[in-house]
Amino acid sequence: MKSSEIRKRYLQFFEKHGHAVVPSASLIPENDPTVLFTTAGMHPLVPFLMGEAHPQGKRLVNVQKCVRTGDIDEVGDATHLTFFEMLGNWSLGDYFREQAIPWTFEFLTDSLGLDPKRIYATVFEGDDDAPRDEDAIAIWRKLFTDSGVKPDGRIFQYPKSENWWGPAGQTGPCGPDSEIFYDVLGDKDRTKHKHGWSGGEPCQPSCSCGRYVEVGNNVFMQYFKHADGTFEPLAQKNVDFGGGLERLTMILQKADSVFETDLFKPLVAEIEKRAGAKYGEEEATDRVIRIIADHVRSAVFILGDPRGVTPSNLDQGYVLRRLIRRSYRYGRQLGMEMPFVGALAEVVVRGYAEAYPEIEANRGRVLAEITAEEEKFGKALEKGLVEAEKLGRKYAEADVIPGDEAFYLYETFGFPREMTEEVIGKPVDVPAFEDRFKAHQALSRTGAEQKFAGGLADHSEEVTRLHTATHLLHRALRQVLGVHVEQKGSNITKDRLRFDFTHGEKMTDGQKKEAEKIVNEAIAADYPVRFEMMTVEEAKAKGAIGLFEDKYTKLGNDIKVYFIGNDPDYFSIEICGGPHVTHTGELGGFRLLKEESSSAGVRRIKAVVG
Ligand code: ALA
Repeated sequence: MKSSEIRKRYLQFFEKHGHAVVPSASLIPENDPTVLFTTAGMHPLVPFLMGEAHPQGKRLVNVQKCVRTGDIDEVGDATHLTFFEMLGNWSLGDYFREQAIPWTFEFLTDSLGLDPKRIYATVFEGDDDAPRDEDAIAIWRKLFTDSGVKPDGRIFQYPKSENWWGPAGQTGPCGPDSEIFYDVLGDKDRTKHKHGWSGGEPCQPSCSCGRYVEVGNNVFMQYFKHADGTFEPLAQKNVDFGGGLERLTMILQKADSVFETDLFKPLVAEIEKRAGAKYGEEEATDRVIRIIADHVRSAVFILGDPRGVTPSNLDQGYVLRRLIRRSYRYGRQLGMEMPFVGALAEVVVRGYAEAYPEIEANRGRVLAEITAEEEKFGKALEKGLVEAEKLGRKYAEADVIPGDEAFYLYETFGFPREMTEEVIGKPVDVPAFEDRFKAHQALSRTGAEQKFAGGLADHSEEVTRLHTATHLLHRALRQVLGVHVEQKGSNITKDRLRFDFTHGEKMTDGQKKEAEKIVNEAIAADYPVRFEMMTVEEAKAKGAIGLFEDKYTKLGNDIKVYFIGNDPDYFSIEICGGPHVTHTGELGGFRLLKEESSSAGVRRIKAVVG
């Protein structure tokens, strides 16, 4: 069964059960400073899990592009990936466990034909915050029994560490979950496996040996986790299901890893060709091929996203840079002739053109950026290599390479620490290296990962206030500079807002003062803030500003429009996903910190509230 067929069957199955198909959201979350990438299909749905009505109803389904860099060190094995496609279905206060688990089971065994005898389930064992999931246990027992499989020894109970999902940030919706595992060894030669086919150590789904692969997870989102660590029942009980397309494809195509499925085959073949290596002969080579394949694919999706970012030393750009550089580095290890990352990326673009038209539409930019980064890195690397060898001679007698020396190579030649270690054959003093790194980088690698792992926005008050301030500023700039001012970008951290807009010249001091004054007057007026769902035509008729073409503020046919001020003379009407304060007075005050050039014809403002 082709991967495209699995996507299709999944959407069809849940459509048949009353779910509306929603598009995959962008990989780059909007105005969400606590997360770099969309890591699960539920991210854009948080307001609806919290009770806001979704215009497409209470049952949704989609296939979501996800990036999880937290797994980057595990990439290279059979199943871990930084980019993956998540099959997702949701009940927003509609059906619950008794419906969700049987549907998942039916989809897997009936629509996809998985063998019920190889399915295992896990449930939450209970603790002080929430009880044991007896309902899920009973449902699973019945499902197994009805399909002729003895339920004993198939349902495992684990604590929160295994069977609780969310919140993706520090606070937010979460709940106990029930994961579905597949015994991927089945009838295959289990002697290859460290637990053996018979008589081996008993092994459970929680074991990382590779025998059980998690293929899906039903989260029963019925709690809200507060900042103080307490859990409060949510007003509505939701289901958030996520299933891994690549892993299901691997199982259905009887492949030993996700890299041997139709999703990766052409790319792996291209790597083999360019490296003059053969996949499947030597574990160490396979690992390198898998890393290259994974990273190139992720880089293509990050660059090809409608909110695509470019390689940089910050945030998503930094992750992207790392993915491209690692691909390059591992490719060189296999002896590939540069430039090759771009050529590999082209294979990915071709393979995904149909399922993700945005990748094809952005083909030119994707390939140009990857090649530019590859060439830049390649040149620096050659120089760095010479320096690293010198360093090796200098520290010939030492056990470790000093952190600041390794950092110098990193800073000057972009030479990664791991590479210094590889070239010299000695470890670097990592804590010292990291200290230097953190002091010099706006965002350290560790920082990027923590931020990433931090997950979903907790929509903290500061962020919400800055979000509303952005609307006020946008409107003020149009008043001061003219209606040619349009939003080009917005980025909010908990400390400041950053707003990019079209305008040809540097703002004068007078203009800056004026814009600041207008925003402060709007704050002093304590205008009410509210939103309405409407069609694009209605929004245009009302004079709304904002990104009409941005399909991610769209929910079905409707878009969300925020009104600030009093009917009918609103101060601002703007298309936006939210969240916002309820009254502008909550902002306290507004101060413009900086106005500078962002790119040709685009200016950038940084400002704070309070
Ligand atoms: N959000 C859940 C997960 O990612 C479904 O596992």
